[in-house]
Amino acid sequence: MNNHEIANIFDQMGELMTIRGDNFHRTLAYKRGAETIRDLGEQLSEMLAAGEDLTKLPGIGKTLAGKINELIETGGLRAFEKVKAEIPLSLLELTRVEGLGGKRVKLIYDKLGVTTLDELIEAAEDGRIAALPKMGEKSAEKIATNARALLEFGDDRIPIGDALPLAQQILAELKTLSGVERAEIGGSLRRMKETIGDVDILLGVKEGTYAAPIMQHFVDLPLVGTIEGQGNTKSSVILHTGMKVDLRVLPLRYWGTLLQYFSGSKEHNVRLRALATEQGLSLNEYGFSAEAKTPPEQRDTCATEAEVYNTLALPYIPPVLREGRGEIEAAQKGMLPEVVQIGDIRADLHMHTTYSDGKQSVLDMAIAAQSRGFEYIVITDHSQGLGIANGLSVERLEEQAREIERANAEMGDDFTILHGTEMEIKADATLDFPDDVLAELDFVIASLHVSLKQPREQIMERFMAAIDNRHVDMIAHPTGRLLGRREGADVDMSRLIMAASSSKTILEINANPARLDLNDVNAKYAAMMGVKIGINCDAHSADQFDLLPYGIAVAQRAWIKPEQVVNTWPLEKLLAYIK
Ligand code: DGT
Ligand code: CA
Ligand code: CA
Ligand code: ZN
Repeated sequence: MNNHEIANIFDQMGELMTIRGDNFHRTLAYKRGAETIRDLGEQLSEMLAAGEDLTKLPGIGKTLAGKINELIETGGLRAFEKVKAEIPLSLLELTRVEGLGGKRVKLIYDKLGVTTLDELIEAAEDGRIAALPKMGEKSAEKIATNARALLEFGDDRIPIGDALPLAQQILAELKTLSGVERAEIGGSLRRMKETIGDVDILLGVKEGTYAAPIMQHFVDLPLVGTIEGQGNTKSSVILHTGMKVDLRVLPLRYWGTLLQYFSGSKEHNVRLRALATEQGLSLNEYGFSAEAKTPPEQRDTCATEAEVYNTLALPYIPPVLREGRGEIEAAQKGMLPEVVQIGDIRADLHMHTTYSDGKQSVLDMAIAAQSRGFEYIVITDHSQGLGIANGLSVERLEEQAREIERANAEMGDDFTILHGTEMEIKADATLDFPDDVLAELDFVIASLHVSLKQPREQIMERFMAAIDNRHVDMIAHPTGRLLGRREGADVDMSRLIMAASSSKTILEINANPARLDLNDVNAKYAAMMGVKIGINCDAHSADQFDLLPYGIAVAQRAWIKPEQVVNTWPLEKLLAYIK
């Protein structure tokens, strides 16, 4: 049983226990355990086989270590079977309906025998849910709407690349409304998570501004499909695309805490509030006070987010770091990482031209890159084996070398175009160009585009073949996943990272928001292991250099510093490194 399967069982276990009404700390333990396991670079089975003590892992105590042992040894978990006998697994789907927590799902199951979404909608429509204790008409109606939305659109999280442009469009519209002084995207989208549950938009309005017309404008936007709720501080809608958007509006004086609170993450906020409590303060979206029940208008407000953090004797923590992964502790010690910024980037090492499946010429890509402040680029068209992408034969590669020479002359001394390739690592673990051809190139990327479904052993054999070749400088988009569309290959990430580390092979964070590959967790692990990172747009046209911020955000979420990113380096340093 692999880590992924174990983490899933722990997650389900935690959720079933929540429905059953188990102690909060016990259920949380399973969820935190699952989180730790997902972030692990090593397989638990291998750690156990090596006799390692699992309880030294964060969030894994004696109980969970025992359960992991049982899962790996027997392939099952008695405690899990027992809970499933009491609480049908299908109830988990019901808890995904917004507004239905574990308690309510249990009540609806116990009293009405409801176990599916269809049954839930029926019970909400025919009045049985409204008749339950503490429910009423309004709740029942909301449950029906949300359950229908879940049925129609599924609960798939939305890739950031789909969510961000739409959210920015809505934000721009709201910014123009009268009384609106501050406007920001909050939630997971502000933290630049790779997928988004829903979009949160936050507005700070001039004192005395009525929120009603703003809310009305919001729900009337042409993008909006269904209105889920419309109030004075919060409204929620579902767009025609299925994306949910929450809007929160508060007077400007609450801005700092409003923005902080609704930017999350929940885990970060829980830890921040615990810190406030230690200092004898209660913190919510309206501000600080000595007592939790102090009403909003009597709280000490914060005009900025920095003030919120400073009140707790912390430096400002950027949203990309607010995942409850040790950032508060680091901030307390003055050890927050100075993560890489867009302005640090001097180059892009991975792009395509009309020679393969790109839309522009070598020269056009160079001009566009220079106008964005880059000092050098590498042209890396696909290799011959990738027929569908019009991969280059050795002859066409040589032809391209001459074109690059001409373009370099055209660009002058301030800019350098290197000649590279994105070479296919073929399904049989052979490389697509012979060594003598690779030796002529300035920079060699190796990557997988075909036969991604091979078993892990074969996938790894391919990667090792590439890493063992002394001409290969970088592995691009290691898993080959396409967010929301295709799962990646079954890569043994810790093995890949170890091999990259000892061979000084660069690993890519592909900035295309459909890829974001390495992801934040693996990028963090790779950088920690001393692997150098390349952040590249994999541009197939000049406008795709615009995708860089997505890749930078992944690196920031991975706590990566500029010196760990090879394309922040001057050209000479990179050339020396790959030599
Ligand atoms: P998502 O939408 O699933 O991608 O993730 P978020 O982080 O955007 O979560 P969301 O939309 O449920 O809530 C937005 C933020 O509001 C969240 O990041 C933190 C804050 N928040 C929401 N619910 C709670 C809560 O129960 N406790 C705390 N401390 N904060 C919460
Ligand atoms: Ca959200
Ligand atoms: Ca939300
Ligand atoms: Zn590419």
